Amino acid sequence: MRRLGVAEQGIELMAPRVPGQMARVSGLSPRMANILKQEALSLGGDAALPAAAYSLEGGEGGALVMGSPALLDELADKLALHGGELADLGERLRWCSRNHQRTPAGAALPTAIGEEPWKVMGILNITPDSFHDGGRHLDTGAALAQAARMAAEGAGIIDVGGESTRPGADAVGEREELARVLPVVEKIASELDVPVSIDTSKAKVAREALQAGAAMINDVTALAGDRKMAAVAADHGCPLCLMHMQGTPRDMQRHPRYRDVVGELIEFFHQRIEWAVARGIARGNIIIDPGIGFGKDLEHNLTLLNHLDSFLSLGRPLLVGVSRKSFIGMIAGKQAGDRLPGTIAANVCALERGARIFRVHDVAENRQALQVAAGIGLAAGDAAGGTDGKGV
Ligand code: 8Y4
Repeated sequence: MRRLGVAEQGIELMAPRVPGQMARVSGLSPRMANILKQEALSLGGDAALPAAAYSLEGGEGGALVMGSPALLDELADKLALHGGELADLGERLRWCSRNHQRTPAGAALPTAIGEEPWKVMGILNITPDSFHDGGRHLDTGAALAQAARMAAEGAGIIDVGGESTRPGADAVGEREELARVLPVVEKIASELDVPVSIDTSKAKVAREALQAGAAMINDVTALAGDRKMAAVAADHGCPLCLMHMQGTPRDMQRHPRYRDVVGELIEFFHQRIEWAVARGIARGNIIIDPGIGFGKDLEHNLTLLNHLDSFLSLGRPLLVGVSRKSFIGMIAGKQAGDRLPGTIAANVCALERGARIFRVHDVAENRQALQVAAGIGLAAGDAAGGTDGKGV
């Protein structure tokens, strides 16, 4: 409320009555904000408004709508009668509230022990510093052995990448990237029983990898890196991860800036999802990922992880990649190779806040931690804290 510009007296009055769930709205004219508040009050809810909204002279502002999911539903009905932008706002509130409810309540997410509503995605980087046989040739055998090990450790997906996306890294040419990843994708697809995700922002690399047996696209540019990528994803009808990044891998860590990191990323995904759907990509194939470390400073990364559940309002599964990333080093003062404990902590927090796919280097260790956390009930879908009666 303070960040929104609500008056101190208003905060004192409303704060004790804030329910478990709130919906944050932005881009409201003072007129819309006041109608929203009136209608919310008439139903027994409320909307916190910035002081400026009451003068009816300010510019656009936000609001925090407070009320149960049932109230938000009734509010949407009332706003529909106003037509126009207020009706649209009502529908969006209804949709956000339902998704936020449904995803963790998880009709489609089994929670009995043994059935996992989440997956570990094992990282397989095919770059010269990872699988090089000493000469100029990348060692496909060593990469396959690493994939086999991750599969045996319980990886539900293996993410094969041939372009380093680390901060400051140079771009890799298409031919070079294809030469790195294709033999490995082919081998895993034919010899192992685990789906392959192709980590690329190049349409041609994605297309050829899918032809070679890959089952998913992991595009860190969220379809903005190559204008042909959307068609590849649409034609293949495969799952697609849209990751958020501010800037480019080369410059993204120079000075990341956000007014409101969670709000801006939610708006980004809303736009990207609708853009992708308009280009023939099935909504049900889209996975979203806040892109930890991609144009974010320590505070941004921690805020995003802490508020991951806000992204559930988009109605899509959440993937997170925290494995050994530098934000862990900034907190714990460790080098990349010694960040497994911090990685596990971050992944368990992300599980508790609704993440469902965890991109990691250390499959066995992360999986064990997530199994135990989910067994305790930290994986939502177990809202009642009980079981489905089949298992334990
Ligand atoms: C040590 C090792 C320190 C690796 C940092 C890193 C993500 C991703 C990457 C992610 C999705 C990385 C390709 C960065 N991160 N894809 N890719 N989400 N979807 N850095 O967070 O692992 S590469």
